Amino acid sequence: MSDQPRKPSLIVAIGMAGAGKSTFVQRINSYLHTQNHARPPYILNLDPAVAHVPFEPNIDIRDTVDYKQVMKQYNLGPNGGILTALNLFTTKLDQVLELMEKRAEEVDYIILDTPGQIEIFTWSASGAIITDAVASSFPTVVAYIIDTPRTTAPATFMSNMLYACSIMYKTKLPFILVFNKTDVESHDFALEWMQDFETFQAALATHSGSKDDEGEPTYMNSLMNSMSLVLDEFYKHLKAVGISSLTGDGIKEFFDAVEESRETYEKEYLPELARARAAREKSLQEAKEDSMTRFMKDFTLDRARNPRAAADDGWDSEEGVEDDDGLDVNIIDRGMSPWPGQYIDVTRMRRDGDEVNWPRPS
Ligand SMILES: Nc1nc2c(ncn2[C@@H]2O[C@H](COP(=O)(O)OP(=O)(O)OP(=O)(O)O)[C@@H](O)[C@H]2O)c(=O)[nH]1
Ligand SMILES: [Mg+2]
Repeated sequence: MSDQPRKPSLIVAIGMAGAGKSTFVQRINSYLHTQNHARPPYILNLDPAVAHVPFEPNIDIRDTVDYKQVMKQYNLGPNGGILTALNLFTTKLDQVLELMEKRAEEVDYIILDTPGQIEIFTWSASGAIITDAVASSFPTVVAYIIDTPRTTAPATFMSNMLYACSIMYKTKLPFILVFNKTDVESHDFALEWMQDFETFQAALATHSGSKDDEGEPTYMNSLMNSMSLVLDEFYKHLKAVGISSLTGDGIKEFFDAVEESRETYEKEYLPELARARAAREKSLQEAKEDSMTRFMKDFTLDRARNPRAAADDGWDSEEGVEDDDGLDVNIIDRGMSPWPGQYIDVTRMRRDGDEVNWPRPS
């Protein structure tokens, strides 16, 4: 395994609208350029609706689909248009993967920028297909970008974390919480809340709206208190870094986290993927065997009920198995058939000594 060239790490940037995904991609792009000019990252823009991206993508969804045309042709609104554009792009995913595989030896990082509307990527079939496909080819990590100044309210913080949690459990991929825009607001409060739920609960208690008119904690407050205990488990499974896509602060720490995530990918995700594949193979095999057993049962029953037809079917049960030598009825090369789509009725096949007389196709 060590003889093989190291595969590039793949980073998927996901986050709420305006969290700074594209600026983040641009920042890590320029960072990687300065680190090693000869091996710049390979970048994919998967946002069909973006007017301007601050980087030069190697693959751009906008080259494949014009989302405004998609809206017109399919009579869709903006979100339907973006989703359909992503679906259309996904039909070409094999070509995209091929291109990435071709470049894999020349790059250390592949970066995916996703559409602004987070749910379009995280809750759509095509988003899942894209993520699963790239993750089965490259060590992948999800960078969940958070707009730090906009999550200082405990309720907003919690809903953002719940969203992150749902994506992590859905993709099962290594996950990094990227607290962006730390030039505006430090992410220290978030780290504190994540490390010690009591500090979160204290912040919640002092936040306006946490008590009703009679001074009792509101339902929302109690709910969030309980959820902070649940999320405690989730926080243990992830890494969190604070960065500023504007100034470049914290980018190195982000790449350290990516490196660590590679190990998680190899130790946890890959074996899980292999297990899932084996389970799928097994259930497919079982379904095949079940279908074969049922067929054989029906077939035997039919022969018992209808011995005349069985006698006519040309198979002499007295004949030894070795007489089957030279018969090759399993593989049908339809391309060679003079009447494609018309099948030979093998029950009308006659054996004459060593010769086989095939019936004419009906
Ligand atoms: N101060 C500050 N502003 C930032 C930072 N990162 C992004 N921004 C600003 O946040 C706004 C949104 O940034 P984008 O990179 O377009 O965010 P996005 O998540 O790609 O947005 P959509 O794709 O439209 O959802 C822009 O005005 C950026 O200049 C940062 O680290 N600090
Ligand atoms: Mg963007």
